[in-house]
Amino acid sequence: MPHVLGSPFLDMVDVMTAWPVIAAHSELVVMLGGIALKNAQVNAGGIGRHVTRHWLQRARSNGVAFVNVSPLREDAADFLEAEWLALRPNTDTALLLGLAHTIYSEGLHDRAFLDTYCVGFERFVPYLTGESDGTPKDAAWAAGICEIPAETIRALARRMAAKRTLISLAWSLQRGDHGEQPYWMATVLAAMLGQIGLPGGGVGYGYAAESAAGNPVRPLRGLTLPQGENAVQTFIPVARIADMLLSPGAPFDYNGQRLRFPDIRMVYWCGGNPFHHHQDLNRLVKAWQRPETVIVHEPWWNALARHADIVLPATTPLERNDIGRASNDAHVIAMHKAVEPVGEARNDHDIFAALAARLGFEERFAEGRTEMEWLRHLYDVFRQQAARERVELPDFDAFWEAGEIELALQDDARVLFADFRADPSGHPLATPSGRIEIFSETIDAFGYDDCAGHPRWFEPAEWLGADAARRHPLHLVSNQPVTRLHSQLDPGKVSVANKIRDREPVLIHPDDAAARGIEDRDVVRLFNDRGTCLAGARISDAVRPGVVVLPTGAWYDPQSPSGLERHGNPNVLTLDKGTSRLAQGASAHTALVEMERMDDDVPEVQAFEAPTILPAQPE
Ligand SMILES: Nc1nc2c(c(=O)[nH]1)N[C@H]1C(S)=C(S)[C@@H](COP(=O)(O)OP(=O)(O)OC[C@H]3O[C@@H](n4cnc5c(=O)[nH]c(N)nc54)[C@H](O)[C@@H]3O)O[C@H]1N2
Ligand SMILES: Nc1nc2c(c(=O)[nH]1)N[C@H]1C(S)=C(S)[C@@H](COP(=O)(O)OP(=O)(O)OC[C@H]3O[C@@H](n4cnc5c(=O)[nH]c(N)nc54)[C@H](O)[C@@H]3O)O[C@H]1N2
Ligand SMILES: [Mo]
Repeated sequence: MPHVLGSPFLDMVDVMTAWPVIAAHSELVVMLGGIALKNAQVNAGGIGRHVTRHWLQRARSNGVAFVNVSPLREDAADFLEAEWLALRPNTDTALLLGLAHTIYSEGLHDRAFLDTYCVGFERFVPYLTGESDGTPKDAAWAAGICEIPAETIRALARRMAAKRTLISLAWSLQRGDHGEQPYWMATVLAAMLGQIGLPGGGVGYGYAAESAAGNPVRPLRGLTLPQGENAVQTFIPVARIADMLLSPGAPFDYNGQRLRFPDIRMVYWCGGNPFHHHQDLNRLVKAWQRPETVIVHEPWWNALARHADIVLPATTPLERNDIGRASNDAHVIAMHKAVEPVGEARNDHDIFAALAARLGFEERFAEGRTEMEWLRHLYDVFRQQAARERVELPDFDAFWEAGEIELALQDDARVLFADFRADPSGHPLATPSGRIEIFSETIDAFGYDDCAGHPRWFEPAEWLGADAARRHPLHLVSNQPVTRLHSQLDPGKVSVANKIRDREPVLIHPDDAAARGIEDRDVVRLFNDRGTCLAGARISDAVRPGVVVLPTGAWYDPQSPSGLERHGNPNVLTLDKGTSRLAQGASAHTALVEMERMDDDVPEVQAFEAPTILPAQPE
């Protein structure tokens, strides 16, 4: 399926402008959602070396100036000495429009760039100036929405036009109602500045969301199991799973298509934890009652296992041999088995192979290979592929023995869209016109009321500027946790050491805490109409007033089915709504809550209690 806005993010991290280019050429980096080092320690597939801190330090010592646009100061490392613009959550599009208005009205935009590389600027301008709807999207208008002073917005706009400027967006902004808009609008703003494709200028997505973004390494794909072909054509956007279970047969819109939810009778879940990642968990618990059978693979007795009919115990990476590899990382890692599988645990692949045998196609699935034979085979294919790219790899035995190898893939001059800038016809973008679509005929033709033909400001379903904020006056940001990956290893030492009275810490501004009589390390209740959870208060002026930050990942621990959550899982509070009919993404960062002190009757956390295992019955 073609992606109208370009390639999906995971493919995009590989092509982002490399850190050495930013350190050498950028003068100003404006970071929406910061560039949070806490997130940069991972890659999809594995990581050989942590490089982000080093390159940010290099950039700063070269004199690059940073602006952190985020409700949380900690999204920018202290050593960046970033100017902090603590906007209201979910209002980035308004801020970007205000910046664009200043640039346009002061004639600072690059007409030649817009003419040569873009389509549809003239259809966007009437919206920007207010000619089409009577509301100029000027700095004063933006200030009323995002609560950054108009003069600050104007000054920043002039600075961005005068300097070699990179606009960087974290991935979190997409996880909000109308989360498509800030990415599109940031790209339009970068196009107006005319620096896309120049070293250190333009726009970048996902710096620090994965270490791969900006890593000065040439991407080399491969070393993945064959995916086979899915016989089932039915598709749903992943964030619509509760809708699907609750409304089989109901129609929904997605990216120009009208689709229907299938009637799902059995759920088979392997990898990923919906009781971690999904929004409005109390609603998911109800939806989860609909299918007749739920089967899961899990290494841990977590909420996913607790909500299954059949749990197939799966091994952790420590109990099997594997290869660690991400396409934009210089390392290939031999992951030697550290311990034999515990209890009855089996590798996911072995479980599927055993099922395939019972279904009569084991040979087609497992291709007659054992675990080590698979690793050898995948590595050999990768080695041949690498040789075609003139990268020499040792043979499998030498690699396995060495434990890790570093590939010669240095690429410290990569600039996003440099080839397009040099030759727009020879290197067109993956858009319908081949150019930057400030106005998209394709999206416009969908006729959606929640995503128009050009970026625009839509009020989120919940935000601090809404009437609903009178009843639930705090905006909940549920970002990625510092002490773990999502819900993984939450019972581990590192994660547990960070808890407050066994619960996930929630950051609250001193003024908001004082107004509620909340003191540091108090157990608090967070609530809205969707649910209630407990957490441990951490008072900090690193968070904007009116915002509370409760990271994701505390194992879901309801006192009763869909009742009080005791452990601090924010997803009992978040909103289960598609970002728009275009993308139907998750709106996790769009949620208003209230918070109060919990004085007595604080229930114990039971998230980590193991089940009672009954002795096997004789056959
Ligand atoms: N330690 C750790 N690292 C991780 C992960 C993890 O679980 N733990 N998860 C990995 C994964 S899968 C992903 S997708 C990436 C995610 O990478 P991101 O999506 O970039 O990470 P987040 O921490 O969710 O968000 C970054 C910051 O955005 C800010 N923010 C939230 N809402 C808004 C808003 O409306 N406007 C602005 N301007 N800022 C906002 C928050 O303060 C937050 O700290 O991280 C990866 N890295
Ligand atoms: N409120 C809110 N919600 C969010 C987000 C947010 O910012 N805010 N971020 C979203 C994002 S970006 C993401 S990527 C998702 C992440 O959501 P998930 O990817 O669903 O979260 P994980 O906790 O990583 O789930 C991995 C599960 O796999 C299990 N597991 C680990 N190793 C193995 C194995 O080898 N085999 C098997 N079978 N299982 C294994 C783990 O025990 C765990 O239960 O969360 C999303 N949800
Ligand atoms: Mo993610």
